[in-house]
Amino acid sequence: MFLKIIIYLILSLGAQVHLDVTPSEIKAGCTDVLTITCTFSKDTTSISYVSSVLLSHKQFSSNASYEDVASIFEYDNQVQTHSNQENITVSGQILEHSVGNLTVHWKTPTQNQSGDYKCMVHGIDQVGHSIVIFADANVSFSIPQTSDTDPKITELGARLDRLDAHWTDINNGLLARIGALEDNLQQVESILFTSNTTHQSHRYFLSRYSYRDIDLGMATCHQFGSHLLEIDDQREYDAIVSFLSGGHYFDGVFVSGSDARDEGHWSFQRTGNAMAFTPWAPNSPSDSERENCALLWRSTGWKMVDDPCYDNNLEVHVICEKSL
Ligand SMILES: [Ca+2]
Ligand SMILES: [Ca+2]
Repeated sequence: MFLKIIIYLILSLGAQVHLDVTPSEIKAGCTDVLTITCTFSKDTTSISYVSSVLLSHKQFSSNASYEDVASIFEYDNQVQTHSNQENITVSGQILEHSVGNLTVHWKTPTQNQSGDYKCMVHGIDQVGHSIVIFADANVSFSIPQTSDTDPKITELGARLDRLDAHWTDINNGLLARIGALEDNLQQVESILFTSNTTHQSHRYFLSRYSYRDIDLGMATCHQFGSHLLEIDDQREYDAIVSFLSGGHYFDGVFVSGSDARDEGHWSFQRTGNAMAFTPWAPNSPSDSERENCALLWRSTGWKMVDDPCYDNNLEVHVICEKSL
């Protein structure tokens, strides 16, 4: 007795089933998603009723066998995945037992997803024979070389090189300008000042020229990034006297200190703070409303005296004080 005879026809690459892979090559570390899509439809010359679709895969190897990846049945249109990998998603449908698709997405595919794929569409022909039609495709695998990496990465590398060169140019330009400014500052310093000394964290610059107007002396110190000497205590005063005891010929040096606002009450012009240390010479200050500025006076051994802030008859220099 002949039991049910099944005529099993396999029509390779028939017009009714297509298998597309995108991309056709997995580049290690560069391919984001591998998409495999099987599309199918009935054909009056062969399959007339689609009952199920099965996608299978095998890696490139002569003795490897196909393993099921995903399938779909016409009776419930439920897509099943047969892979336990987390980075796979499947979708698909069979409409009116005649047309549909089965699609697989593999995120960050590796060499394990390369190889041969086969989509098999099971159904019945017009006579009633069971029939299978299929399509296949393959996905290759490569390790990117420097020469064929993503063009964007190559472009980014080139842009970084250009930015690096640009930054180097800017940096060299700035260093050159800073060097030139330092040279200029050094020249200005040598023009304005004759000598300098250091006490604790401050440096003191003695002017080369006489200032008969204290405002001009204070402006010079300010432009130089400093201020007119403010004597804060005995140690600072001693350091200044030592600095001045080099046989200078001028009459005195302006220091910060004024009682112009309130006769008899001396304060620093820059801060307005009362002077805590006042090394007055004997009989000074005279508390004259005509003498409202403070000087260190050579003839008194560089003790402090009050004097007019503008005096055309004296040779008065200034000392500028700068924080280091
Ligand atoms: Ca000071
Ligand atoms: Ca006065």
